[in-house]
This record gives sequence, C-alpha cells and structure tokens, in this order.
Amino acid sequence: MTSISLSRFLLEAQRSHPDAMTPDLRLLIEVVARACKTISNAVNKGALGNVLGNVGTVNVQGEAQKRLDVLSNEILLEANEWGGHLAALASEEMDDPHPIPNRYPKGEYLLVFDPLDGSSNIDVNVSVGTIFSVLRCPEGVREPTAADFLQPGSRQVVAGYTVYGPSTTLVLTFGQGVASFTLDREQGSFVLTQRALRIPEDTSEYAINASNRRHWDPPVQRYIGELDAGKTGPRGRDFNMRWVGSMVADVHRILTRGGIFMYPVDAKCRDKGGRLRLLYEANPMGFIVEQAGGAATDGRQRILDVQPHALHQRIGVFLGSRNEVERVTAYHLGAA
Ligand code: AHM
Ligand code: MG
Repeated sequence: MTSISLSRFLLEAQRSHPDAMTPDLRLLIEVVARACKTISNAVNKGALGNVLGNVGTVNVQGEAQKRLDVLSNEILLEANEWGGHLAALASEEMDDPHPIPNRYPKGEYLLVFDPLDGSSNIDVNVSVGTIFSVLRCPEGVREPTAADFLQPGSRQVVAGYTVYGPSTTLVLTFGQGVASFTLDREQGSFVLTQRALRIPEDTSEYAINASNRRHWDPPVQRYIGELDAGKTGPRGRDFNMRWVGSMVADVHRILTRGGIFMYPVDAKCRDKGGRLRLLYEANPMGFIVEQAGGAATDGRQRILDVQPHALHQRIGVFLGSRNEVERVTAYHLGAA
C-alpha cells in the first residue's frame, strides 16, 4: 500500500474541499506539524536534551533555564512567524497575543495553542502533547488583540493535536472528519494512518481525576456513583476507569476506542471557572470529538457554542462517546 504523507493528504484535501482547505491553511498545518516534529525530538531526548527539571532554576548568566513547555512555545512561535499565513498567535504560555513582527507579511488566520499539554507528566516520561486551534482573523483587523480571538469554537477552521507517546501521532480536523498521522522518524514525515476516526456512541470506560470527588457537584456525584456501582447499580454493567493526566493522551484514547473524559467545574476550581482552558484545550478537542461523531459539553451546553470572554478563560469539560456525554449533561440540566 502506498503511504500517504501529510503533505499529500493536505494537497488532496485542497483539491477536494477548496473552501475548507485553502493554500494558506495547508501551509499553516505543514508549519505546525514541522514544529511538532521538533518538539517531539526534544521530548524524546528527555534528560539527554537538558530540558527537564524544575521551574525557576537559573543558569550561570542568571537567566531562567528553559523548560520543555517554554521551549515548545518558542519552537511554535518561531516556526509560524514568517510564513505569511497568520495575523497573530496566542498561547497558554503567554499572557497576551503574539503579533507577527512587521518584517513579515500578515495572513488571515489566528493560531492559538497549548504548546505542551500535560506538563506535570514531562519529568516522569509519560505522554504529553501539543493542542492547536485555527480561527479566521476578523475582517479588516490588521493588528489583532485578545478580543479578536474571542470567537466561539464553532468558528474554528482547523483543530488538531500531537501526542508525544510511544509513537508521535498528529490528529487533525478541518471540518471534514478526523484523520490521524504517525511520525515516521526514518522518513522524517507524518504518514496517514487513519482517515476517518469514529468514536463509538457507547462506552464502558471513563476518565476523571477521582481525587476531586469530594469537590464535585451533585450531578457529577450521581453520574460517577452510578458508573462505580457497576453491575449491581442502575447502569447494570461494570465500567472501567483510565486517567493519564495529560488531556491529549486521555482524548487520544477516547478517539481510539471510545470513552468519556471529564474535567467538571467543582468547588475546588469554581472561582477560576474550571480547570481546562476554553480556547486552546476545550474548543479544539471539542471540534475534533464532534467531527469523530462524539459530543462535547460543559455539562450544560455544547462547548463549541460558548462565547468566550477572555483569552485564558476556563471551562468544565465532558467529551467523548455521545450517549454518555448526553446522559451526564441531562443530569446537570435536571432532565433525567
Ligand atoms: P497544563 O496545560 O498546564 O498541562 O494543564 C492541563 C492538564 C490536562 O492535560 C489534564 O487533563 C489536567 O491538566 C490534569 O490536571 P490535574 O492533575 O490538576 O487534575
Ligand atoms: Mg494544557
């Protein structure tokens, strides 16, 4: 079987869906994928790359030493600045949007990303990942500010993530289903390994940080209580639990074999609005999950319909197998 590279996949997508895959978007995805290869190499080197370690350590010049998440942010910024496809970038690692320097042409897209999700897993050699989302820059805006990024997730034109696990996998949607690519390290390129990922509607596997149990709201207590009751409870079957602690890895498992991932707003994180971020975690993952036939809500409404009011806004997240997401959402709405 001929292997299909990411480049070929994108070119063919441009031919078959010219409205959804413009030449600039194709370039943008290629550039992000290239940056992810560089991040993958750095992650892969681990302790040999001198990039692990604590936050706040300083080198002999008294400068803060690079951590892998800061390095990943720089890799993505440098890769994406010069191509002419972006109007601005925003990231978990930066308070404010990063403008495109004046020496480069500006494009019509906005890129927002979590450069290295699951940072707490870096030093223990557990999967981490990069999450990204692409929006259109509002018409006529030359110098985008944070306000220009505050678009509901339904306006995303592309979303994706790369998981740096036993293999490096890139998962991508441009609104025509979800495809995944595996990094062939010998060739140095991403190769298409699945064309149309589908999340089964039903599942017997769930993911939640159970140490927050005492902080959960009653609908979450009820839902998880029913799952935990297993065969003898109201659901009449046993459920399995998996929790990696890197959203990318947990969502990737759900795209591969189904499941429900939850990070609800609870008493512990209510004042912050939740744990996970809307623009570069919940929205891109919500778009991908919906495109694979799953569902994504904040417990009450579709995540992609939420109107953001701040760049680093947080939100509750329930996503994955449709029937389970609908059930826990119905519990929140008092509809079941
Ligand atoms: P990060 O972007 O700072 O790494 O935080 C997001 C991560 C998610 O990957 C994961 O689901 C969650 O934080 C786990 O948080 P906690 O360990 O606090 O439950
Ligand atoms: Mg994150």
